[in-house]
Amino acid sequence: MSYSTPATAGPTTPAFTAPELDPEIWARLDAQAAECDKHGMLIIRDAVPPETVERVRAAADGIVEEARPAGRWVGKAHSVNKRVEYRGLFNLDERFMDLLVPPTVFPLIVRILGANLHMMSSQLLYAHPDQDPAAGNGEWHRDLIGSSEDLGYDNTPRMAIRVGYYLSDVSLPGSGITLFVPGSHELKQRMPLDPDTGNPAHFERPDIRPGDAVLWENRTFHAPENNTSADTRKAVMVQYGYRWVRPVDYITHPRELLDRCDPVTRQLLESTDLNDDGSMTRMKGSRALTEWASRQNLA
Ligand SMILES: O=C(O)CCC(=O)C(=O)O
Repeated sequence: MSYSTPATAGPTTPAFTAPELDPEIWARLDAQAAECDKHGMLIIRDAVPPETVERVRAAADGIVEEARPAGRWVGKAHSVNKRVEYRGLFNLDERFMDLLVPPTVFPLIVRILGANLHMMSSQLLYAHPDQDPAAGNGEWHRDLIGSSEDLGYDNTPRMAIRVGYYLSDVSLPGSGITLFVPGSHELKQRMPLDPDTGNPAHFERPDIRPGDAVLWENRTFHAPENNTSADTRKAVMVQYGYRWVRPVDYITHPRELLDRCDPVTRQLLESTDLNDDGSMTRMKGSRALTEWASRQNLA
């Protein structure tokens, strides 16, 4: 794990803080939220600067190179599942904190879902090059796997939003981007797939570059594209959801990280709605983000 206490950080100066909302970004939120309502997804251009892409890529490369055991999953030797995945990134390296509350992305998450949130999952996904192309790419699915099976495809609400940041060039077909079916969040049944190709009749390849972000909600069908290119596809994804839905890939975070967070970033990294004595907070666990959202005129 790589956590350290920087000289600048102390109890009164949190190292990790929620952003103050830029008026230009605020002015775009309504249109972006409407796009997400309509298509179940959207692209945010230049969501993070090149320095962030590099920093996060360096952290991710280090973890993959060292083959650290915590959070690791290695896919099948062949096919689109030939990939290395790590979960629970905020437990692995603090450079991923650059992607917890980006000012271009996080306010939109709160505008769409509200303030009763926590971070539900984080993952890095390195899809190996030269994959044997699989029919249907890497399996079409909705997120919060099991939710539509349990609740019914016609009865699954929006509960979470995932944000994908691509750290390698995914501009060419076959370079392993995530494929999407815009509008499929409104489907009332399992996604129909063509028996010959294994793919939906219509799907899209987002036109994005490193630094852009793709947001999608839990009901939007998507699949990792076969990576038949000569390069590793590198991506980091962070998911936010309601505090009454269990985080997917962590139980807790290191005290030394939480102690350096402001109340909003701490709320996002805390998985439970319990007070220190074990009693229930009864919604008070979302107070920090509720107050922040109200100050930013988001609520
Ligand atoms: O790797 C990708 O492009 C998408 C991964 C994905 O959808 C998943 O892990 O659930």
